[in-house]
Amino acid sequence: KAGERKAKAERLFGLMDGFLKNDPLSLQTDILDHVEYTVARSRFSFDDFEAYQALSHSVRDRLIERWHETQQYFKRKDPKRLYFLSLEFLMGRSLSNSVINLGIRDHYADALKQLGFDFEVLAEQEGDAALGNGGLARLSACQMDSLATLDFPAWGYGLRYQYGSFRQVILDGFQHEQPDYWLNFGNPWEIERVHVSYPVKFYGTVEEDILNGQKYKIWVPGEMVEAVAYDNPIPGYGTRNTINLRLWAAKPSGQDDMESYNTGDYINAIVNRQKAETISCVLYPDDRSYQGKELRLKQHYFFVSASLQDIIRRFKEEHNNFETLPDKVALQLTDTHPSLAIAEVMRVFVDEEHLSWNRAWDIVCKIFSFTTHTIQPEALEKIPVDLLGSLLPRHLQIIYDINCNFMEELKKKIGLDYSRLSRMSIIEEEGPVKNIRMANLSVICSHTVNGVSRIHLELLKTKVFKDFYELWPQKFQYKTNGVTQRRWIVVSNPNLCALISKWLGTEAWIRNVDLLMGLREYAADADFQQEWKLVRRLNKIRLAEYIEAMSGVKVSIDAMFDVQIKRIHEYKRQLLNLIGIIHRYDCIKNMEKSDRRKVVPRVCIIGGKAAPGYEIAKKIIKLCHAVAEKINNDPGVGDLLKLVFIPDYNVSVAELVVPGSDLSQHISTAGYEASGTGNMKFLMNGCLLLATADGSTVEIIEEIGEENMFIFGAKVHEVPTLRDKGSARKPSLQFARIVRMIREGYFGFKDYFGSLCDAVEGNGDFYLLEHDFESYLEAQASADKAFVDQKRWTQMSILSTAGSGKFSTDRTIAEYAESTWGIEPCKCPF
Ligand code: 475
Repeated sequence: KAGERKAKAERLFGLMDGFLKNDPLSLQTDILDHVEYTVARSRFSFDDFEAYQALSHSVRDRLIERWHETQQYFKRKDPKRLYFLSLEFLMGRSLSNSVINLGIRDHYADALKQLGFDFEVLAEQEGDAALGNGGLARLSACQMDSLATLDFPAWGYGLRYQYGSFRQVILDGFQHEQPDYWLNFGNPWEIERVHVSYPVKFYGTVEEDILNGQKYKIWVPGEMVEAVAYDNPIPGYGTRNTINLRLWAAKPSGQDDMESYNTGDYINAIVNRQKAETISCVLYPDDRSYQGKELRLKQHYFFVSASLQDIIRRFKEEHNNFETLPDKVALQLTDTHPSLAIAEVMRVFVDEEHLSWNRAWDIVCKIFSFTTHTIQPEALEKIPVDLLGSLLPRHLQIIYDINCNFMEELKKKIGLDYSRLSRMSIIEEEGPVKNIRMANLSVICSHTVNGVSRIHLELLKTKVFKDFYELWPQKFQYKTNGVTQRRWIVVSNPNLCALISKWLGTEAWIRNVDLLMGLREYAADADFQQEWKLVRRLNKIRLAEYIEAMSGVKVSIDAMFDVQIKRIHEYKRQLLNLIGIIHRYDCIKNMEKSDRRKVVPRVCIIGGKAAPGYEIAKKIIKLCHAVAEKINNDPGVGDLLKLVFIPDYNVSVAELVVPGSDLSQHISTAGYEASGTGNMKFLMNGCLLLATADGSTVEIIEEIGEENMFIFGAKVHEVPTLRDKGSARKPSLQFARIVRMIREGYFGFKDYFGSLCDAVEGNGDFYLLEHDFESYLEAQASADKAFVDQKRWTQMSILSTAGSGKFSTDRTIAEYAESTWGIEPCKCPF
């Protein structure tokens, strides 16, 4: 038998021509074959989009080769693997990133040129994969890139939403949400695995059974759906390793209820089956509140159940003893969203694998690690007990049992301190409905709890998880977030990439980002500065063209491009930015004509989505448009000030905006941004930061020095006292004047903006806009001053990039691997 198999393998191998070739002729043949046989167009006539489709299939073939090799290698080596569970991944576009990581971008560009196509034009055809909302989701995507590049044996798991992040359309300055049916044009970057599917159960009852004299619980479900796998290869850079991101889609279950067909209502039976698909249909568009919705809970469990069946199946293929699971499996919980996994592993071990509770618990406590991305206690996820009990009756029992054991243990340690016991309990008894606190469950069962910046960990230890920190100080760690320099410099800023490599004399920084420090040496070099400025200018021209195409506003390239792009939130204080812009406008209006020459021209750019139900955030968007309308049409102001709102902010928009900005704002109230990662993208691209000392900015200050940034505002420890003082704080007359202008209808929509004004005046000023306003203006004035001195500005810009090395996800991931997951690289040989 074995001999036969070997002979067959050799015969087949002989038929294969090794790996796909990357010379121009092979690539061209390949692309044209895909035009004809995949896209089904004539190879003599196809448009840019069809060329993009064929091109991406040709790239996909190459990804698949490496991905197979990597998976086989991992299987053979059987290292400890990391399973990275996240309900959101903001991948953006894949084409450019893939060819760059595979090291064949230029090969493709040349091959296409000879066919009469421009690689960049085709890359623009691709839509974004936007299966996430904001920072957390983009972080997950950056971390996958680093996991692959650093050769870690990792798998990502997520959901394949049919509708990703909503498309933001602006009508009359108001945000409207439109569906993003992103799969409409096909998705060449995924591989459907019809045979990798698992049943997922919901509802029903819990019954008891006796096996070998032992009582067992059996969950008899009321509903079943099928989870089907879609695999997305994630190539590393400068390595053949290509890891897998497996996303689950819900499909009707194969196990049919024959009864309903036999009753004759065939059509209705089919229609009902089809409803299964709604589970993975749409991404929840809110990144801040948990509303205890049944569909969301269903998504979470669907995701968790399918992923764990897959992980346990893979483990059981090679191992027969669960005691060794912690040596082979690390499960990373990205926020609390996948934390039902804890109860699910207990259920599978105890009810299905018949392990004793204590053995199961022992293993569970060794495999989970948890990273929280939240900072406000009120944003922590809670699930109403009734909801959980109806959808997942067995899991509710298990969570109660975990809690009961924990409470017993805790009493032994801390005595009968009832208020502390009730704070630490997984069950929240106070309030109108009983809730399960998913964060407490995650902290109790994880061996490590991570924050996403140093300051975030401080806040976790002293506020959010104070009681737990006192109990288990060793569990708490932090890993400052990062971003991947592959996407945020190499893909999105090719000119800067080439310039850096030229002056460092190597491309090694793309894998070893600390080398960027070498640029410090040339920060004041006139030739280097000249080239640096030219690159930045070209990026600004590209951005200006985009702005004009989007909004019709013509902007001057010589102006300072001042950018704030991120989700719209009160704590991120886009309103502070707007009030500052109005103040600038007001000053220009009231200036002597002769003084206007001294004004540094600005183009203020704001972009970001508001959650559909977040009224205040939507009003901020409208205010931005109302102010822009006034300023941009004021002939007395001209190029001195422009304000533009970039609609439908997403990853590919960021790739265009970040390299083209001079100044970027990260101005959250101190203590509210867990980390922030936008700041890191701008920093890498040599854009200066105007920021509060919040989240990861505190660490950026340490890396590049406060003298190379514009830092302002209250510090974290000052915020509570300032808030308590409320209206007893010193009022700012300038601030009051601007708010009055808005309130009195200077920009129209008087009544509509009233509540926005209330939110920042007197005791209502929860996020301390008024308090920080004066120091904000001072920071802005320093930025103006620095910009006039272009030599100094360029030096600061170079030093920003040079000091950005720490903020690569390569560093973040290496830290997680070592001190949280306990995994080692597993590099596929060539
Ligand atoms: C923080 N999203 C940033 C970033 O660590 C931080 C919440 C609920 C449901 C869906 N999405 C969410 C977040 O909580 C989120 O994006 N948090 C962000 O995580 C990465 O840099 O400060 O706000």
